[in-house]
Amino acid sequence: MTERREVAAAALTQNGRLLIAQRTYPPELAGLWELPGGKVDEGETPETALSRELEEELGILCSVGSRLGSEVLLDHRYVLRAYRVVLLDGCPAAHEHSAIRWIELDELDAIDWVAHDREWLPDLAELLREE
Ligand code: DCP
Repeated sequence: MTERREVAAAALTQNGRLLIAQRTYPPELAGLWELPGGKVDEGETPETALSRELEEELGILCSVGSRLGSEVLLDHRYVLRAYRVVLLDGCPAAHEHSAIRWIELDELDAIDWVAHDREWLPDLAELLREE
């Protein structure tokens, strides 16, 4: 079996808040909230891919740090991994999402998350507690 392709997602925190983004597609995920990110292309590292996605999707320059939480198997083709991310420059804007939000620790549970991202809620809570 060939290796699963990675989808990298950003746990971007600033001033005790986490950035989340609302998906527009596919229809079954539209309206749900995610850690922004995307597929790692051939020849890219997860870090370069995630930096590229965050620039394309949100118009920001970021530094991608260490892994957060466990990997999540999406299907037989993709594996989803989250990374701690720090904002270096710019102000996030929803170029490809329907909205973005900065949320605090006590808002994490009530968000209408994309199902796979719920896996990281304990890790995200810990990250926000450390902030
Ligand atoms: N995904 C997820 N949680 C995230 C990010 C992505 O469950 N935090 C899932 C949704 C999709 C798959 O991963 O099923 C790929 O994500 P994207 O569609 O965001 O990736 P790309 O933007 O790279 O896809 P494309 O450009 O091909 O539409």
